[in-house]
Amino acid sequence: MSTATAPRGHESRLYHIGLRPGEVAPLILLVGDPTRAKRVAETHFESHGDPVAEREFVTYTGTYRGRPMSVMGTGMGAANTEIAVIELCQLFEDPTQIAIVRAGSCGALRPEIGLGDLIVTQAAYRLEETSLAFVGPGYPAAAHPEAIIALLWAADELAAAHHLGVTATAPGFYGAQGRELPGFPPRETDLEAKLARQGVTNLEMETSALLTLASLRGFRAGAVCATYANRIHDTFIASADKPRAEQRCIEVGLRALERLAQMAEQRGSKPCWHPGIGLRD
Ligand code: R1P
Repeated sequence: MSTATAPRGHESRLYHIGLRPGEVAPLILLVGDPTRAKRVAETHFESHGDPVAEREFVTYTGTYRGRPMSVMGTGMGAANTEIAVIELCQLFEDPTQIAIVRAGSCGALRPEIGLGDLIVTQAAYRLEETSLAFVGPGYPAAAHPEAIIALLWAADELAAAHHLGVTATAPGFYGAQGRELPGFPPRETDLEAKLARQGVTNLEMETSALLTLASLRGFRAGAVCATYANRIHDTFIASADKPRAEQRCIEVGLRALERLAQMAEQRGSKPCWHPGIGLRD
């Protein structure tokens, strides 16, 4: 049934993401760029069904290394991520059983982080306002420990240069991330330097919304981003190098989802997988 609170579209499909139960796997890769979702399905899934597209949301479901997985392109920003995550949760009887990994792109705030390097989020600084509609400003946007381990493990296995750190999620790309273009001076100056001084590793636009909602609803989530910009050096990745960086980020995200599934199988009812539980390859 469609209501103002929980609208549905044609065939009772979720209003914005256009999906209905059974069309999405419980292991989900979220990406900002809808064309990245297509590349994930076409390049990394062994097989996949037709995409389901509604507005800027596009979803493919297929198999990765024999396991059902979905990838959704959400478009940019925390507001879009909120819609994606909440509507995705409506598709499952028990949303606590799903796992979501964001595979995105970001700007690094440390001089030693190279363009193309991956950054795994240990927690996110909620500069966006979407999550404030649910929880107060002191609420942590923490990645699930299993997601952090799975992402670091995957990055190591795949020999991808990577870093672990605190991610700031901004409500925009230019002013909100301290980028000054002629005629558009950001209200807050030197934002990137201030964040760097606070130990923030990278800036992007979705992760804190995902992690906050994941804690609220009780499912596992994490994030890995490829470094497209280094804000300290004011450098941006060459177009020729972008596909490889994106591919590494996708591979790490997918492999982490596989590890998250294995961890859940191994730990059974224990609250969190840890190395003492053991894991078969
Ligand atoms: C800005 O260029 C976009 O890229 C980053 C930001 O978070 C924002 O969505 O992530 P994606 O590459 O996943 O879109």
